[in-house]
Amino acid sequence: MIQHIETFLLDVPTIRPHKLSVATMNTQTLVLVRIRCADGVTGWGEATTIGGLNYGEESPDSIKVNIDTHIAPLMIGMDASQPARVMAKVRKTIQGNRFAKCALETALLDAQARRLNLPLSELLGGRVRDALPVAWTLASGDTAKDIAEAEHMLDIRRHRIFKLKIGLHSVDDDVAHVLAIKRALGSRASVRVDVNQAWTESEAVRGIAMLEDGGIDLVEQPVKARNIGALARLKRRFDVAIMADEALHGPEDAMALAHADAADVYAVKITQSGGLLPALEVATVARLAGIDLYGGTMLEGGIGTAATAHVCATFPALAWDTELFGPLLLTQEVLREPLVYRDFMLQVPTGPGLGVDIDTDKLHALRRK
Ligand code: MUC
Ligand code: MG
Repeated sequence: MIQHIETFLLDVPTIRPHKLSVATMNTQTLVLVRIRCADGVTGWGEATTIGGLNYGEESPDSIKVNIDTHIAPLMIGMDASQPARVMAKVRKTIQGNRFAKCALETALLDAQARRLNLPLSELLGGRVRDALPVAWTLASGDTAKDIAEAEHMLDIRRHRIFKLKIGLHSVDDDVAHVLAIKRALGSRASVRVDVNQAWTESEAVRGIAMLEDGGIDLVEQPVKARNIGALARLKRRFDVAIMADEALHGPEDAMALAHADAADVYAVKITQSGGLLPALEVATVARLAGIDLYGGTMLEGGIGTAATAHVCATFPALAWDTELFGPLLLTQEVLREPLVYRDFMLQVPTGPGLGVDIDTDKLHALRRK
C-alpha cells in the first residue's frame, strides 16, 4: 500500500553559468519525490525542469504544490505493487503536469523493481546495452572557454560529443561561434547545436545552411515547438539531421510529428513525455516511423538521470546517443554513490530499482527550507 508521498526542492549550484537561449542557470533546482510503501519499500523519482518557467509550463514550485495538494492524495492507500493501475488513475484524473506524473511513475517503478529485486530496465522489458555514450553541453557563453572545456573533456575521456547552445545572439555571431569550435575539434568530436526554438524559419534556413557546410552533425529544435510545418520544411530542405525536442510532449506529439514527417531524430525525455512508459511509447512511434532516437535530459540530478538511463538501455537502436550529463553540471551530489562515467559513457546502474541511493544527509543539507 502507498503510505506516504513527500516532495523536496533542492537548490544546487552549477559548476559554471549554463547559458541557454531561454535562461542562464547558476543553480539547478532538483524536484525529488519519495514514496514510502507499507511493505517497507521506498521509491524515488525526479521532476526537475530548467529555469523556473523559462523552459516549460511547470515550475519546481508548481510541481511540488500540485503533487502535494492534488495528486498524492489520490494515490495514498492504493496498491503500491500495481504501478500501472495507480498511474492509470492519476492520468485519468489529472490534466497536464507531465513532469509531476513522471516523478511519481519513476518512484512507483523504482519501488516495484526493488520489491522484485530487479534493475528497473528489466521491468521495462529488458536492457540491450549496459553503457550509454554521453554528450556534454558547451554553454559558458565564451568561445575560447568552450574550446578549452571540450579539450579537457576529450583528454579525460568523458565526452566526445558536444552540444552547443545557440539562439541568444545574431545568427551570424552564433554560427561563427559554433564553427570556430568545430574547426578546433575537427574529426575528434561530433558537434551539434540546440537553438531552443529561438529562430524564425527564415533565420533557420540561413543558419542551418552555414552549419551544414561547416560539418555540424545535428540541429535541435531550431524553430518554435508548435511550428511543425516549419520543422518539416527544414527537414526536407537539409541533409543535416533535424531533431525535435520542445515539440515533443509525449506519444501524441510523437505521432503528429511522424505524420508531418517533421524530424529525423526525437529527443526522448521522460519528464517531457509524462513518464517512463510514455517515453517508451515515444520511442516505439519513432522506431515504427523510421525516426532516430536520442536520450535527452532536463538537466536532472542522479535520480532522473538514472531513470532515463534505464529507459534508454531498452531501446533497440539509439543512433544519436544521449546527453545524460546532468549530475556532472552540479557542484554537489545527492546520491550516496555517484553515477559512473567512464570512457565517454554512462554505466547503466545494475542494482535493484534505479540502482542508486539518496544520501539523506546531503538531501537535508540542500533542501529548500
Ligand atoms: C535541452 O533543450 O535540450 C539539455 C542539455 C542542456 O544543456 O540543456 C538541456 C535542455
Ligand atoms: Mg533541447
